[in-house]
Amino acid sequence: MALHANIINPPIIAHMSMKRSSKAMAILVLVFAISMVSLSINVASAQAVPEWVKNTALWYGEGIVSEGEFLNMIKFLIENEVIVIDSIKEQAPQVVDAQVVIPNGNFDVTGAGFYSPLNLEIPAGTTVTWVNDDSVPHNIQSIDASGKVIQLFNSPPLNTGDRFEHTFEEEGVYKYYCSFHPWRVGLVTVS
Ligand SMILES: [Cu+2]
Repeated sequence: MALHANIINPPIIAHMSMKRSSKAMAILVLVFAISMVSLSINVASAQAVPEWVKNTALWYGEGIVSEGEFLNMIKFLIENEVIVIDSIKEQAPQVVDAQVVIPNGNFDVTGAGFYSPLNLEIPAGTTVTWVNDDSVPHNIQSIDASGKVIQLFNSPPLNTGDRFEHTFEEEGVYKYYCSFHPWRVGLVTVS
């Protein structure tokens, strides 16, 4: 990990500094970093860092090749995965936490125990799971704008620890409540 950072820094240093001594230092660091990569990769693949790459680094230090060519060489190393940048590799799709907790005390009309979150925002196609963390049973009943129960997503009574799932395929704002505790109304917003 630290090794990767070393490899990325030199062109930045070289770019920011106009002083030749700094540039030379940057090249030293880069050549050092490349030889370390070469060392660690040698076991698997002997030709991981081509000679021309080392030459380009050297020539850049001597002012023979341009900064553009030098940066192209870095680009080549990244594209061919000689330099692996972990932050690029780890770009996994964002996992949506599509869970609604019915918290302890949700049954109590005088308490705060709102569904958490009260308005769950998700992309279409997401499966939402309701979890009953309260000490008494609850259910989930989809309701229309006027508060009337509609057959869209309707759970049986959920005891403590029980779960209920529904997949939302279409965009919209969906309301639900618990028929045992109808003052508890929640929203799922699908976009
Ligand atoms: Cu309830």
